[in-house]
Amino acid sequence: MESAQTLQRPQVDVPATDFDPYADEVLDDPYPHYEMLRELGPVFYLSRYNAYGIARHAEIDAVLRDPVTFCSSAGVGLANFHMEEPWRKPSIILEADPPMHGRTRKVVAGLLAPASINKLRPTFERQAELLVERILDKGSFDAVTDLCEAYPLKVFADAVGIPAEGREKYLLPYGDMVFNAFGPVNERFKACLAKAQDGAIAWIAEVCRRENLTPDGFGAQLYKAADEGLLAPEEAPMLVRTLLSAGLDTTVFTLCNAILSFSRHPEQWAHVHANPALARQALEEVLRYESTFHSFYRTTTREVEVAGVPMANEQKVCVFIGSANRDPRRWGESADKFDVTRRASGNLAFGTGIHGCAGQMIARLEGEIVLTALAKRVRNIRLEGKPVIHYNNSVRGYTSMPVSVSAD
Ligand code: OVM
Repeated sequence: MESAQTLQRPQVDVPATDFDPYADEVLDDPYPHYEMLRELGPVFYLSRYNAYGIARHAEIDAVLRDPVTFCSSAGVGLANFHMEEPWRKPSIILEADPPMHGRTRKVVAGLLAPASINKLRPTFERQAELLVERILDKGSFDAVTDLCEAYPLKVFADAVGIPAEGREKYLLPYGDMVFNAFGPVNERFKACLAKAQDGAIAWIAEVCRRENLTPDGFGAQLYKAADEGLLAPEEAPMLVRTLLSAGLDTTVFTLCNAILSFSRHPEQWAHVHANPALARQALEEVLRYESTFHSFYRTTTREVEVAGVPMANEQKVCVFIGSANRDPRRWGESADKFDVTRRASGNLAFGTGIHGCAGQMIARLEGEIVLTALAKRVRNIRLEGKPVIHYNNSVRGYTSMPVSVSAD
């Protein structure tokens, strides 16, 4: 709807750019590109993808807090589900709007509430301590496989309650597909889909079935919620799928980003090593400084203005949360500095608003526990070779990272 005010205002030209957020060179080091995007203005147009883009913290925060105008049910990737067939049945929480979203979100939020996840702490701590002893015994190891992947594949998959068999082969490739699907249908997407179709998609569907879940895990609790009438019967496996889609690759990559950041900033590790109680705030700074999730989309549900820029209905809007987390307008001149003593809260690594990550507390719990276990035992974290980046359309992490550690 065009208001009188809109008509009085001078027509704003939207800066257009042919920038490709999904190019390998950009994923290698997106931050100089993000600065360029922020300097284009509060809103720009990605001409290659026919989508608006927002790279500043304040405007992204505002968009994510207005889920009625900027909806999720048309998909949170580049594809508009009103016009294109999604690669899988849409998620009933991520790719849903109120009122459906409120109902499913409430059930998932209950599962992942602090009271429930705090019960996992002793088990999570024990597993972290075991892994840290194992890498100390080795001395040199691959931080991706031996630590960052091993930990969530054990503790989070156990918490959901899926079988051990097949986890290593299928869980991460499935998530890789989910997160590639938040970008365009590029070669990366197509290659990943072909790989996921070779077993992972079928395996995920199978482990989401009630009879394949342990009796007390999050998965079983979702089926109990359906028994109580809080969910329709067919919604329980859909939400188990959500946990397995969203909860593995993300925490794996966050741990990768933590290990890499600390190996590159030994003086920051010295702080955490000297005071392991800093682990939680250090993790928050890792999330800000090296966002795991970098960009996703909303879709306009009406004509709207963002920072004076008019948008039509049904437009895709890409929010670059990895850029918001480095925006000097929010973080000051030291935005590009990794500083574990900073107050990093308010970062958008988990999004914000009604769709803000439902698993953020368990994700933080995993990260805090691993960093604490490392801080108590490991004085030095040294990079022993070039880390190999894992290219994905929306999340950033690594496929290998040779590291050595030494104890006190
Ligand atoms: C889901 C889902 C998948 C991936 C990520 C996510 C960031 C949710 O299937 O609901 O949240």
